[in-house]
Amino acid sequence: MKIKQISAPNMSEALIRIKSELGDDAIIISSEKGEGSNILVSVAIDEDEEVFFDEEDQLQNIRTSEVIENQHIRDCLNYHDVLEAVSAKILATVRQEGHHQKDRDEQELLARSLSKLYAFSDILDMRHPVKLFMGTPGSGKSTAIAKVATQAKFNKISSCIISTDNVRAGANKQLEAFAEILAVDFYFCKDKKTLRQRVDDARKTYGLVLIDTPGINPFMEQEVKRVEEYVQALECQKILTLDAGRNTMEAVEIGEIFMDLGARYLLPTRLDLTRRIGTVLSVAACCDMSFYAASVSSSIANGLAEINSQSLAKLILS
Ligand SMILES: Nc1nc2c(ncn2[C@@H]2O[C@H](COP(=O)(O)OP(=O)(O)O)[C@@H](O)[C@H]2O)c(=O)[nH]1
Ligand SMILES: [Mg+2]
Repeated sequence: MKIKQISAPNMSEALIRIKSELGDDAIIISSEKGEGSNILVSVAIDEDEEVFFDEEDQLQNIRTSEVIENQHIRDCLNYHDVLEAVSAKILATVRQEGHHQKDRDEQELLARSLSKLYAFSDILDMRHPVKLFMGTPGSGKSTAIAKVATQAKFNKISSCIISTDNVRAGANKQLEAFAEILAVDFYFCKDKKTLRQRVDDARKTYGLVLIDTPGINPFMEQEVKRVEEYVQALECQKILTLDAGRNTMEAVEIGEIFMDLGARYLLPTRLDLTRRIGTVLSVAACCDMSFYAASVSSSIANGLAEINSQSLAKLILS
């Protein structure tokens, strides 16, 4: 078995290159940060296979046993439809962690490995009082905002909700109704200038400022610009809400566009309707996003669920 390293600007392009240059049988064994903003993906190929590539390409030998260790975790990651490059990264960390510490509890080992690979954030993190939620239409932005406002209330933290969503008819009405039930102040801002002023004022009055944005089709430039305008106007924590049941590769492509818009936190939604969490694990890894929290119910009263390395390991292995 030999290894070839491919450098690409993002995971989608790396996968396209791997498929076209090395074919379907290539096994991705790791991915890491490369030069500049590129990622460097290592791919294992069968020695007998005739593959042509530049002489400058880096080749090195790898023990086959290293690729087939931890078979059960590998099978579980496959079941969850984790992107191959991400799965390889998780397995490489599991191998490393397994060498350091010889505990035989698979869930503990996986949890420890995930804690090395992923970052996790506190829902009510007050270091980021201004939280902006973005995503595709129906991805659960407004529901998530109402849930955060509810959790803030339970914790005696004052909050307000600002909507910038003037696209979908009735979108504001629904969020305004939530705000009224929760007795949380609600504002609407129609452009970036009024949004910036409103946020500056709100920061003086409220512990948390929660901003809803119009749901956009990330593949349409015009729609992306609509949210970009608000994002650029503010210093804030940018959170992507993403339906956990989406196709993995599609979700990674969507995630990459929102990453370019500044999203650094991931809030998976509809986890109650999903059995496989590969989409969530793949997007967080490929798009360098911290887990914010998870939405596991349409009911506002249920709040958001905390995501941590233990809960992820349990979900992967169960
Ligand atoms: N089952 C389930 N439904 C959800 C969840 N989050 C949101 N929803 C539902 O999905 C629909 C769209 O949510 P909404 O918050 O309006 O999405 P937005 O367009 O991004 O603001 C609504 O019917 C919500 O009740 C969730 O975690 N689980
Ligand atoms: Mg909405």
